[in-house]
Formats: sequence, structure tokens, C-alpha cells
Amino acid sequence: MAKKTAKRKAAKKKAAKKKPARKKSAAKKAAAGRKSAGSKSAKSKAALGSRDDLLHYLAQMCRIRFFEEKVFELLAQDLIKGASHVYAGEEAVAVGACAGINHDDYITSTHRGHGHCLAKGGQLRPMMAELCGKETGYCRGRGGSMHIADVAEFNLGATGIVGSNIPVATGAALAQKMQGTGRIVVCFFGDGASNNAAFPESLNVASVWKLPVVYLCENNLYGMSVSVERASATKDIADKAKGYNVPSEIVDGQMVLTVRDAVRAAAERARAGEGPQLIEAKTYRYYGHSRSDPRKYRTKEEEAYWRGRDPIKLFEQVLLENGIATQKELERIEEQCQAEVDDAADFAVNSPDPDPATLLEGIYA
Ligand SMILES: Cc1ncc(C[n+]2csc(CCOP(=O)(O)OP(=O)(O)O)c2C)c(N)n1
Ligand SMILES: [Mg+2]
Repeated sequence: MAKKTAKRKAAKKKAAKKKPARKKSAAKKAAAGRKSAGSKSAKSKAALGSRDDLLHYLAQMCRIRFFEEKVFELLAQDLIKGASHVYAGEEAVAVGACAGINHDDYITSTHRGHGHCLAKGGQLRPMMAELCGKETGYCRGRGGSMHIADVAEFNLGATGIVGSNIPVATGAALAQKMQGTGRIVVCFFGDGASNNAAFPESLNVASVWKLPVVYLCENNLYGMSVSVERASATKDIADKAKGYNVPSEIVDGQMVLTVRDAVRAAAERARAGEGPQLIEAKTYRYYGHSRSDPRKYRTKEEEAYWRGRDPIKLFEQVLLENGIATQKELERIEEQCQAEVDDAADFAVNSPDPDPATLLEGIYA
């Protein structure tokens, strides 16, 4: 682990020296939306949040990043089999969104769901064990990467069917309204999913019935190898809400506090009975769509630009500039999160495989 931290520090130094290449169109897109929460002019220090909360956001983003890096390693060693879609680069969206809602508000997740699960309070050990197909996993190793739900944390689960969680979120919001629970639902989905018919149908009914749901589009510019420009009739996914009389907003998905504040405002609006909202977070996935993706459809410059807008580094800058934490404290948090992820991987790799005698357990047909 010490070796890993030293490697991370060296990489940081190198990255600091090297100025990221800018791709103009991508830069403009990313800068669209609200002013960054955390920039001194945008907010007073107190409005950033309590120190404990802010450090918790950082730790959650680090856990997700290191978890995903470890997943990539285990995939390469064939210790994780099958498809895993990693979330590295998009951490501020999941962590910001979950920070903007109550513990007992619901989320629905996607095929790229590890970050959502961890941000909503999921545990590292059973998550990693599930990805490794072990008996100690969330689904006793039967589900793998794309089928983890954690009802104790109000996470209704991931899904491999793109767009299929959107009607689930809408139905869950209808249930909250009918039962008068006061809870809301945050529905994560990708730019690609917004082209699925489940999306307009859900927005329409949620708008007509004023359902307490926040649709949160993680626009990472691609669905598999297809760019938004090639697949979507509108450049901004937020524009699609207009046809359903749903208010929408574009936010910088690399800024955790910006996402938190936008989701918090939309959640309170939904809780007050004013209906759904669509938030489009512009973000980027660092890795390919899945492990076999050589990323030939995007340029090195574009990747370098987004690496230069790393959500963890940007937030650490906010913490340092506002005197919330020292460099040493930030490094300690990173080390602690790396140790937790290493422990989860050891736990998973050394856990027993499911007993073949239990193969038919959990089958409802
Ligand atoms: C209904 C459906 N169509 C196609 C696929 C194949 N598929 C898996 S992920 C994906 C891309 C989804 O893109 P997006 O919604 O932008 O999410 P991202 O992978 O970028 O996070 C596709 C087309 C699928 N799983 N389900
Ligand atoms: Mg996408």
C-alpha cells in the first residue's frame, strides 16, 4: 500500500508539471452550467458545508476511485470475470447527488453502478466479493457487477438493461407520493439511455402526476463508442425535458458541491410536491466502456483535458484554498481509503466460491 501511495504521489507531481492539453469544444461543454460551488466568489466558506461532511465527500470519491482502479487490476488478472463498467472520473456526480438527499431517499442505478452503490452507503467488502463472484458478495456471487441492490441504504439497484431503471424510479416515486412518505427518488442514467423510449414515457407521466423524482443524467459524452452528437437529436440532454414541461439544468459534473447543491434544490422542490426535474451533469469516464474497449473513438487530447478536470483534484483544491484541510490530511484520507479498498480486495479474493449445491437457491421460476 505504501508503494501504491508513493506511486500515486509521483504521478501527481508529474501531472502537476504537465499542463493538460485543451480541447476547445469539450472545454466549453464542461464549463457550461452553474458557476462552480467552492470557488471563493461563488460561496462563503460556511455555505460549503461542515468540515466533517466535506471530508466525507472526499473520502467517498477516493473510495470509488481506488475501488475502480482495483477492479481494473482484478479484471486484468481474471479474478473478476464478465463485464464491469467502471465509474472512475465520474465520482463527483454520485457523491454530490447522494450528499444532496436524505439517507432514506431512494436511488436507482445503471450498468455503471459501483459509484452509485458506494456513494449511497454500500460496503466495500461485499461489493468487491460480488464482483469476484464469491459467496460473501451482496448477491452471494450470483449477480456480479450489474445487479447489486442495497435496500438497507435505499438503493433500488443497478441493471444491465440501459434505460430500464428510469420507469423503476418513476414507479418508486409514484409509490412515495401515494404512501405519503415524503421521500424522493434520484434516478441515475446515461446520455445513451436518454435515447431509449423509457425516458420520454417516464418524464411525461412524472410531469403529469407531479412525481417526486430527480432524473440525473450522467452525460459522459459517449454511449459505448457512439458520441452524443451522433446518437442524440439534441446536443444537451437537458433540452429533452422541455417537451414534457419538466424544468432542467446543466451542471458541471466534475464539481461535487455543484452537483450536491443542484440535486438538493431539485429534491426539495420534488418533496414539496412540485414534481420532477432533470439535471444533466457533464462528466467523463476515464476508462473505456468496458475492459475490451480500446477507446479509438476519442482523442488523447480529449482524455488529457478531462484528466485535468479530475473531480478529486478539483475538490482537494477547494478544501486547501478554503483552509478546510491541510495537504497532509488529504494524503492521510487517500491512504486510509486505499487501505480499505486493499482490504476489500483481499477479503473478496480469499472468500469461498458459492457451493454448487446451492445453485438453485434464489431462483423464483
Ligand atoms: C436496452 C439496451 N440496449 C443496449 C444495450 C447495450 N449497452 C450497454 S451499455 C450501453 C451504452 C449506454 O450508454 P450511456 O447510457 O451513455 O451510459 P454510459 O455507459 O456512458 O455510462 C449500451 C448501448 C443494453 N445493455 N441495453
Ligand atoms: Mg454515456
